[in-house]
Amino acid sequence: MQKNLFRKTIIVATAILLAGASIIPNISGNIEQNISLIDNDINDKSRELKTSPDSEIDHFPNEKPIEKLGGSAHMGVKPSSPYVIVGQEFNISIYIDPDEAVGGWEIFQLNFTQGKVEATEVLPGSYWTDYFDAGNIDNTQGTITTIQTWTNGSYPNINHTACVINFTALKSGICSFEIGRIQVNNATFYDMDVTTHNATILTTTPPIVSNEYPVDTSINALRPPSELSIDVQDSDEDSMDVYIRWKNHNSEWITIASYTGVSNGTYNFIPSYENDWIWGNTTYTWSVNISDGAFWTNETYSFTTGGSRFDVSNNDLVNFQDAGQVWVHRSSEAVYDGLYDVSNDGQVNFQDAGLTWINRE
Ligand SMILES: [Ca+2]
Ligand SMILES: [Ca+2]
Ligand SMILES: [Ca+2]
Repeated sequence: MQKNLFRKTIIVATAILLAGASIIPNISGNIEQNISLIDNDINDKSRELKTSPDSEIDHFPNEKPIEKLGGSAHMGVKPSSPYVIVGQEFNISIYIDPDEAVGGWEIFQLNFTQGKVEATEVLPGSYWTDYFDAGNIDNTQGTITTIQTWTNGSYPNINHTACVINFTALKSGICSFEIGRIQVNNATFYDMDVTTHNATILTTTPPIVSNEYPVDTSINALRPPSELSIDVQDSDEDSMDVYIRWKNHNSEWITIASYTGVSNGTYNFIPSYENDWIWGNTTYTWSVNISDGAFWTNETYSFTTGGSRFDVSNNDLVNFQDAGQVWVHRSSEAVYDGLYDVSNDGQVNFQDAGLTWINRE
């Protein structure tokens, strides 16, 4: 099986060189020049080798510019995500976007940031499964060398995936993927002009949270709690944005505290004791949402207040005063704070006042 399409190229080049040597006996003084010519245009068999005894003069005054025998293509790196969590797997796709059909290609070297990621596997794109050499991964150098392939057809003439390389993220930081020397051939094995495109990703660890207060699912919490607080830590010491959100009585999430561009620490919301939107004997839900610029860490907590839902004045007593306050507010249609809607049906009316009266102590 012919594994390496480029071997064919070398054989042709050698044949031309030998032919030239037999025709022109004194070739040795200019052999470098001839090899250079052959390298540049090995497939143009009609071209005659020319030599001159004097290396100072222009050997090819009438030489036309070397013909472009293949078309052109872009080859680039497309990561599966611009951000990857340390410890997780991801991949990069190498794509070829050609202006004519591609018969084969080789990446002599692909470089990646050593130590940040670990390459695990090189897999062919769907057009390149006939003869595929996955190359050599060297994670200590951050290289993959001699990934090469050719096909019996069909020859793709569209933007397609040449190969996919699987990685695992090892450490936080910026990781670049750089296509080094490459060769792309058209369907008749002529070289194509290739423009390469590199890529970078950010590998990172998301922030973690701990020590929420009130403790999640706690009961008999103060009404209102003295604070809502959370410890926030990012192991990369990335700058963070921290948001504390509250689910109000209409089940809408509202942001009640925000901190931007902060570092590791404790962040809180301290309610005013005028915040009489806190019911007694009611379960509340709140959340913390933290971004390190790449990933969000979101946690949701709940707590249940002590006391009675009918104690609208929040003085630990349910009596005629509470019933009276609800009665005064009985015509509220758009409930602002929910406090007087003791039945929690979206409106304040005589039923709420009645319930409060019934539940007086
Ligand atoms: Ca981070
Ligand atoms: Ca009361
Ligand atoms: Ca009601």
